[in-house]
Amino acid sequence: MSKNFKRHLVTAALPYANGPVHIGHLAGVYVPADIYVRYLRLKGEDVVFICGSDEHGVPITIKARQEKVSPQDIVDKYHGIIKKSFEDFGISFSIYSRTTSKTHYQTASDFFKTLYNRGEFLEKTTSQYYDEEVKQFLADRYITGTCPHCGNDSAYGDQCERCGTSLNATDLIHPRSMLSGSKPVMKDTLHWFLPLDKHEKELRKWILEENKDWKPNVYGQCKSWLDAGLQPRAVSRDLDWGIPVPVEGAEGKVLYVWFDAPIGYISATKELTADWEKYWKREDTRMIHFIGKDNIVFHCIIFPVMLKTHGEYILPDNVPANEFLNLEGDKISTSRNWAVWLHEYLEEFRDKQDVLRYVLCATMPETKDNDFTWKDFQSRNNNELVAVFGNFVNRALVLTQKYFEGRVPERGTMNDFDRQSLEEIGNLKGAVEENLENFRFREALKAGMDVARLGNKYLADTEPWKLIKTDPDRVKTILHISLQIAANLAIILEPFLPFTTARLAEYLNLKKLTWKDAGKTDLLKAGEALKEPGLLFEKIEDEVIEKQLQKLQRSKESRNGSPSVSKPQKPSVSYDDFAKMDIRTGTVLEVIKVPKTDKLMQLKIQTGMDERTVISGIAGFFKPEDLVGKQVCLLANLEPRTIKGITSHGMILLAEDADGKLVLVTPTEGVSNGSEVK
Ligand code: B3M
Ligand code: ZN
Repeated sequence: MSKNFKRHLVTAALPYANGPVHIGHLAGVYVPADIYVRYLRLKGEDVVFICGSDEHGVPITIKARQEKVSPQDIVDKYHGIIKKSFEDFGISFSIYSRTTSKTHYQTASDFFKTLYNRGEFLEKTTSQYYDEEVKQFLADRYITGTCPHCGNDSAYGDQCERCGTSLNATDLIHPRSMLSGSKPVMKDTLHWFLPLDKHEKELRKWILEENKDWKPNVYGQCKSWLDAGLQPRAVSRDLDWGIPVPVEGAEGKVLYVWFDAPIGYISATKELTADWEKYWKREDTRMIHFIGKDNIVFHCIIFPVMLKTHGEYILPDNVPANEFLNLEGDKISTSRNWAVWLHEYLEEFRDKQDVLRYVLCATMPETKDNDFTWKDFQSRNNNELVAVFGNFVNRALVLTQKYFEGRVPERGTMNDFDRQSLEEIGNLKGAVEENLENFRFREALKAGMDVARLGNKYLADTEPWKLIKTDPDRVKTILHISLQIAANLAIILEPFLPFTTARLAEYLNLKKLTWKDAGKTDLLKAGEALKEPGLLFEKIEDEVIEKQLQKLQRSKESRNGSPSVSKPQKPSVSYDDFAKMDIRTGTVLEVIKVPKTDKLMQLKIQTGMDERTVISGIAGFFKPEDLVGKQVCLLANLEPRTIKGITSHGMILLAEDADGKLVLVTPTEGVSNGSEVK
């Protein structure tokens, strides 16, 4: 930190509220931002940590059309899901707001007006595709047509997804409106532009000369934008979802999503504190934007121009953008379902937030793209978290329980090795600091974990378990020192592994500690009682990893169009054979588990013809309450069979996937019981 800053404003990119968040988001933006903020807080710094959902833009309107709901419904749904994922992973925002909030509408609108009134925008009429049937201008994404490069006849107006070329809507051959299917016409429309070119000189000076310390990937991207020459950028759109352009005669026009979204940082700070101006308008505030690499131009060029033009605001001191995280060698993709979703991870790895935080920090794409693999996840968990951190802490705590009834033993005379070991904590703390302050999170984590390695080595070298009979006083000293190392871990690793260090602090009976305490060797007093320890981490077995890999494999297969079920198709049957089966709809009235069996359930079904009993082997997949009231399809004329003394009159239909997962086959809407399925 070169200047003397008094407070910190840390922002994390506002995720689009059109889908849940995945590991790529976490690794690229939210884990580093959270580590950084937790570190600052431990140091007692004044810091606000700002984020929220980005709820405008064309993709949200498209998703809403596809799902036949309103854009507001879409953003409400995903805002909730995203917010919860962040909370679950301990991302400790001071506020998580959203860009449909009232405060934000007002703030963004006022911001635009200030610039508009001062004549900072260019007004330009451009020609754009218009759908005459629905009387609407069309965003590029709303136009499809034939790609001029590869002939794909369902290319989008901004990109062909088959050959990957980025397009302008006017490049498409045979353009069609996605709203009505009609052929769009060109029509004039007025828009406001931010003249970036006018600010090129000051930007060059500010970034290329004054911010040489920015990460090379960020600096390099800015330099190539600047070298290519900046153009005016439209800050309005013809769209019916967004913040209306607050100018007379601008009906039907909204602020471009990239104009309003970064202002969202300001709005959220306003919502957080009445004292928001000191974070945004004082030179002694240090503003840091955490973002992914596709957002660099917006945070390093466009938003700074907006802030500067407005005049009252400070500019970011640093923008430590990361590159992308790939998954098993392939680009993460929502549409291809090639991702690890945070909410799904937690269903399968309950309470293992820190394992993911750890692995994502250790493999963070800091200066180039990096790859997440499940094998690496497993080996980092087993060989680092379990074998080093967990193992050291567990040995120190268990031995203290065993030899000294769980009380911190007295420290006797120390030898050179003891002293060196304790001294090393201070050095490692320094390395963590130095790395964090320069946004080198992987190195910082490594230095933090070295404290655990140090502890492990200390125990391995001193072997207290061999000395307890012959030299119990020496064992007291060894465990005293080991426990001090463990206490240091609870502080130094807190930014990275907040859930685990909270548990460790509890086992050690540690009161709230701060970064200043790290490096101290008297964090625990002799005679203090520790709590009964549990395990900090557990081994992850091969089967668990296999299951994740299979799940990904299925995404790949369904994308390639090949079946995800390995069972081959059965031989043909005649229609007459099929027609012999009498399949009917029915409603489940009652469900009980068949006693003394694992799998069987006894269902009472209203079939429209009668109420009958059916036995089904589904107890492993459903609870009675999942079934009661559901409509099912039933093979009604299956020969009755008696199982465990109960006669079953038919069979309910289920779909089974390659994993053996079973789901009910139910009509997509209610239909009267007894309807024939054919
Ligand atoms: N929503 C883009 C993204 O998620 C965008 C970030 C806005 S930050 C002001 O990549
Ligand atoms: Zn193409």
